[in-house]
Amino acid sequence: MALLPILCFPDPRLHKVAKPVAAVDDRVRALVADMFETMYDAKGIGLAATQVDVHERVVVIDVSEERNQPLVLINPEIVWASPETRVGEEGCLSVPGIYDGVERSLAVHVRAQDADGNSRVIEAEDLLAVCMQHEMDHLMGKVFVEYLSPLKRGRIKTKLLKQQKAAHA
Ligand code: GNR
Ligand code: NI
Repeated sequence: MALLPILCFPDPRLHKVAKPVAAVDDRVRALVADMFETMYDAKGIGLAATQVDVHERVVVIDVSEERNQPLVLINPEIVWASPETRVGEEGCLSVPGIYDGVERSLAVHVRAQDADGNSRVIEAEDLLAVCMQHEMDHLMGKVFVEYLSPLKRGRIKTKLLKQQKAAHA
C-alpha cells in the first residue's frame, strides 16, 4: 500500500483521456488499494486514476459518513442520466480550497466492473450521483472548474499557481 501524489490544477496531465482497463488483475487491484488509501488520507469522497497520473478508467468512491462503504468502478459508463438536474457545491482534491456550484443530473445509472471484474449497473442519486459524474469527468480529462466562467477559472488558475510556487520555494 502507498499514498500516491495527487496532481493539482492547472497540471496538463489532468486533461489526458483515460484508456479502458483490459483486464482486472492484481496490478489493477493494487492500484485500487493505493487509490483508497490516498482518498481516505485526503478526506475525499472519490478519486479518479487520472488524479494520480494513471490514465486508465479506474475510480474509487466512498460517500458514507462512516467511511466504510468503498465502491470500485472500473471502466464505468453512464447508461442513463436523469433529465432533471440540480446545482450543487463541488470541490476537488486536484483543486484544493476551491468550491463552486456545478449543474449535474440528479440521478444516474452507471455500468462498471468491480474489483473482481464483474460488471453491474449501479443506480445512484444525490451525492453519489454527483460524485460519479465528477469522477467520470476526470477520466475524460475534465476538471469541474471547466464548468465555471473563464473569468473564475482564470482567477483559480492564478491562485493555485501562486500557491504551488510558494510551496516549492
Ligand atoms: O472529495 C470530494 N468532494 C466532492 C464534493 C462535491 C462534489 C464532488 C466531490 S469529489 C471530491 C474528491 C475528488 O476530487 N474527486 O475527484
Ligand atoms: Ni475531483
